[in-house]
Amino acid sequence: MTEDSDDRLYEDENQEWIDSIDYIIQNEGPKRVHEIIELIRNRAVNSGVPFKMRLNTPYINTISSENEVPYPGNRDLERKIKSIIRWNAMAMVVQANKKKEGIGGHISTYASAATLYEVGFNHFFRGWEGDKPADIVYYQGHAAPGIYSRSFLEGRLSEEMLKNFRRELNPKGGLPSYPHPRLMENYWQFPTVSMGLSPIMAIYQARFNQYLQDKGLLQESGQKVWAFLGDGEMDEPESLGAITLASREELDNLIFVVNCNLQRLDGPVRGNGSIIQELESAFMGAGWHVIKVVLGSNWDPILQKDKKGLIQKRFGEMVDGQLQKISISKGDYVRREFFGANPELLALVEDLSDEELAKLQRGGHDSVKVYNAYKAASGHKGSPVVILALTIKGYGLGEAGEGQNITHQQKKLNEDELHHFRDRFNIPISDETLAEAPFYKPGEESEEIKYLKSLRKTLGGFVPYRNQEMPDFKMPASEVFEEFLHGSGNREIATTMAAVQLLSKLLKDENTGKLIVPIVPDESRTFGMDALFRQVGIYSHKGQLYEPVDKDNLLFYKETHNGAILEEGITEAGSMSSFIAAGTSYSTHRINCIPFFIFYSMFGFQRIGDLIWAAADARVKGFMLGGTSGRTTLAGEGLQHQDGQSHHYAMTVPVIQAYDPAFAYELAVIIREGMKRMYLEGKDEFYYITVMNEKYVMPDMPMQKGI
Ligand SMILES: Cc1ncc(C[n+]2csc(CCOP(=O)(O)OP(=O)(O)O)c2C)c(N)n1
Ligand SMILES: [Mg+2]
Repeated sequence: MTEDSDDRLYEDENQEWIDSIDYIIQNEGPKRVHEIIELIRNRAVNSGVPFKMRLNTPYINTISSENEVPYPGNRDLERKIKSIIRWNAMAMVVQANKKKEGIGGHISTYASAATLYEVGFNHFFRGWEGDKPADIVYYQGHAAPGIYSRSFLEGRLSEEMLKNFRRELNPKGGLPSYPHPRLMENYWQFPTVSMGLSPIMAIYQARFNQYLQDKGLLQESGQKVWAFLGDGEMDEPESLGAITLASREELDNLIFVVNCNLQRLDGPVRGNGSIIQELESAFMGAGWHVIKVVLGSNWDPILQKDKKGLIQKRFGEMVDGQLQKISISKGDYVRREFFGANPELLALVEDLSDEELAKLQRGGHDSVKVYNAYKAASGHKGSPVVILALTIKGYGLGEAGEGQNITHQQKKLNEDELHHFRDRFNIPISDETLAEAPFYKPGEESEEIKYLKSLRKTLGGFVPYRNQEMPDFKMPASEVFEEFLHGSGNREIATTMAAVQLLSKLLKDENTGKLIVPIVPDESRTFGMDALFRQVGIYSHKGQLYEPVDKDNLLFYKETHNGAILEEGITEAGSMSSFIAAGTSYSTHRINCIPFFIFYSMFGFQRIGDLIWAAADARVKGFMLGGTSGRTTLAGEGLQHQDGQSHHYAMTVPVIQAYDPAFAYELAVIIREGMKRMYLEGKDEFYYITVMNEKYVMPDMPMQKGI
């Protein structure tokens, strides 16, 4: 047979397979489709065909236009509002750099993400409603100007503050570069600009929300955790390092939105590959539900004509570097380089002009597509969801940087460029004042402002919003601490043992018992905490689906639905993220959780220092206990016991109160005082206490009069 007839034979054979699967899709539904595909794959594997799984779907939208729901808002008004927000966000950075050369700030990140945020603000992000806690949103740090710009229209931030972007110490008010809960204490909840911390914090936050519900401390209210992330950011190990936890724990309260503008700071994220396809396989492999939003609505009619799937095939051949080039090219280039690859593909767009081809939109800039993705994600059950949205970095900047490799660093626009921006987004600013890039805000009675405020009202209030109200707190009964004030007599005990005994008592205390959150990265036995397994249980949303091997032991490995211990496994970064979620729950949930994170001191500050710094910025409360600390403890066992430096690191975090107690009574005094200061008096600090394994006789507290 010739190659030609071979091809024809395959074409017929392919068609038969497609017809069969079409029949199943139409008559038996998706579940059956999965079963059949699995059956066929297993057959191939069992027959010795080496199978390389490609966990990818075609490069088109996961939600097809037939499955879309109509947009619930007024698109015209929303477009106007978004354009004004885009303008002011840009103007904030341009003005700041006019005043002071090199003051920095970012224009292009928000420019690419504006639709992703605006659909969220208008239709999804919930504020506090009575007792129902607000959604928790992690914003891309560099998109801050866009978030400020929206709050300006909402009347939450003054023009003076915008004028003083990056000059937050100005007496008339100003705005910090990035999300910072200490610099804007009733606004930002989490510091997110250190890349990679948002994704891991968001995962453990979502899990912590579920933990609070399972423990009976929080009502299920549909509260979501949203994390807005950069595609370049996904290269940080923390970004992908915990994604299997999210699916294992079936966190359907968690939504990642990855802004895939295909660029990071220096250039393309994957010039020679495809970041969207790469992330899709990683997340799908980890068990997440993936929603791709790659094509805008003006692709729909072309897709409908494309019976052979030529468009998805062509996208499959394109590397990101080329897609980036196409994003800024004129229509004739798009026709030649994209559609020209195949005469049939070219024919699909023969009735479109070059202008229309140049305007073919990316999904992440299309509110209808983004809305549908968010809607599907919010209703999805059984697993976390990641939305991969294709956008253009610096969207709308035109010659000033749209899709250019320099765009991330673009901080200034000349008059021509401002002209272009103003015209493209229809901002009513006159030619005379344009050069100053003035801010623009429609009047309070304008349709735009009324509309935007009414939508936020429906959703429960403004976000970002950080709740500063401290819930009431009752100290543990004094007996809890009493025993430690007396010496241990002849008994030799280590401070670690004293800490665990104290923890055990706190867990039984009427006032604090339910609020204590022990967190441990697989070292409970090392620290003699295994007695707590039985006492309070290891938290597992699924309970215990097996009979533990040590069931007959008194201290068996008890996993339970309402367990108190967060046994994180070997991940200090994950444990610290849990610590942050628990230690900020006084604000995010109005519940005074008191986390105790117990770890090998060697693997604390020097390993996860950035997360500890983030905890400090997030105004966390709680106790970090560095175990087996000190150069004398178990020194023979090697380097993991040779910490003499963690207190040096601790000193660099101004809000950490660090102690290295030698005696049990000191420990009790520090913990009692810490609780009082943090939870009763509302002090913004947290504690680092080193504990040791050396056993010796604990003395009485000197001049003991009770505490
Ligand atoms: C841990 C860390 N390393 C480096 C940076 C500096 N930095 C800021 S933005 C940026 C590029 C961001 O690219 P991407 O995540 O794709 O976001 P985009 O702006 O494209 O949306 C870099 C490297 C940082 N903020 N955090
Ligand atoms: Mg990017």
